[in-house]
Amino acid sequence: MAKRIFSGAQPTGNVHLGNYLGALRNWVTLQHEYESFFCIVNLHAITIPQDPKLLAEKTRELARIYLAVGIDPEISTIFVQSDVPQHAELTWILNCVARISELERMTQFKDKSRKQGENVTAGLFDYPVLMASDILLYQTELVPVGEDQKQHLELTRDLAIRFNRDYGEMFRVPEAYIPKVGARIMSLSDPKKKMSKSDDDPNGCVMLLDDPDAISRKFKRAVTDSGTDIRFDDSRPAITNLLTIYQLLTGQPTDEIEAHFNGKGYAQLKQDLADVTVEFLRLFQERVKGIGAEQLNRTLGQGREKARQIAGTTLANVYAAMGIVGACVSD
Ligand code: ATP
Ligand code: LTN
Repeated sequence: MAKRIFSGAQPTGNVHLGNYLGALRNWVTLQHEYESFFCIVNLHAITIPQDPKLLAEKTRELARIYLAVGIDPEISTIFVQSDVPQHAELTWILNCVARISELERMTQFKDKSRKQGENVTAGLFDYPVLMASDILLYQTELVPVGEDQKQHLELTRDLAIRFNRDYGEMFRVPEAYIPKVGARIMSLSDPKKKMSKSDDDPNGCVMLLDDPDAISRKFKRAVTDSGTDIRFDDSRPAITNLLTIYQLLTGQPTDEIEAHFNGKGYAQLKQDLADVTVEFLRLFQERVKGIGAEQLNRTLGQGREKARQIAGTTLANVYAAMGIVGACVSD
């Protein structure tokens, strides 16, 4: 069986540097080694309230972003989750395998539900089961994600192992691929929190579609640590975070970067980082603009067909293994 990777991002809010450096960037590299599936997970998005018009726009925008970062539709499958009904169907099946107690332990559910107050939906609780379905439908081997998704991957593995034990070998048990550098890019305004689009402070988060002024302003305002040295040091999380972003965008080794900033001040680091980011995002944004509706429709149409075919096969096997039969089966 082909070695496969599967990953996805939600078409909510704006894609930021954390999403890019922690996940999307690695998808681009891995697509050359694995048969790759990259999904726009719009069914996950509605686990918290969304404006319908905006959700539709953001779904298309995210597909453009996948293409513009360098995912090649000739070798990878890009598709929208709701185009493949098997994702929702397998979720129902896995709901009957997952235990309430294990879903209650999900830290992302606890964090997100705290923000929702009284209006926590059953969908938000079930979010990790839908994610497991995404992954297991494609017999995925590796799932490239940021650090925050580790627990969801553990649950996915547990569900696959339990299903295989109860109904016979069905799913490949996937592994998380979490990068050594960049798995958790921190907020520029609070280096104790991860960079997040749902952050209350917009200055903490550089968006891929930000204009040069916004990028420079955000880096200029970035929180720093006490002291003056500019080097990678876990006890100085704010500077290390800025250096990590610099490292990932320039591709330079750590010792070269430390030598470059030796004797320089924080203002220079912020300026250099802003320059590197502005240039990187300028080229990226040009590519986004160059992707027309026709190219997008073609990519998503091809992606839907390829994904449906594989997902359909897996789901049919799952039904058969569980004894779920309907009108078309002879006695
Ligand atoms: P946010 O927290 O910003 O709302 P999310 O996790 O809901 O982000 P998605 O768009 O679904 O957003 O995530 C896409 C990918 O980005 C996931 O693999 C996730 O692990 C990764 N990611 C999100 N935030 C960061 C971060 N600060 N550093 C590294 N990777 C991240
Ligand atoms: N929960 C993920 C998005 C996601 C995903 C997936 C990632 C949904 N389904 C399957 C990898 C594989 C997040 O990053 N917020």
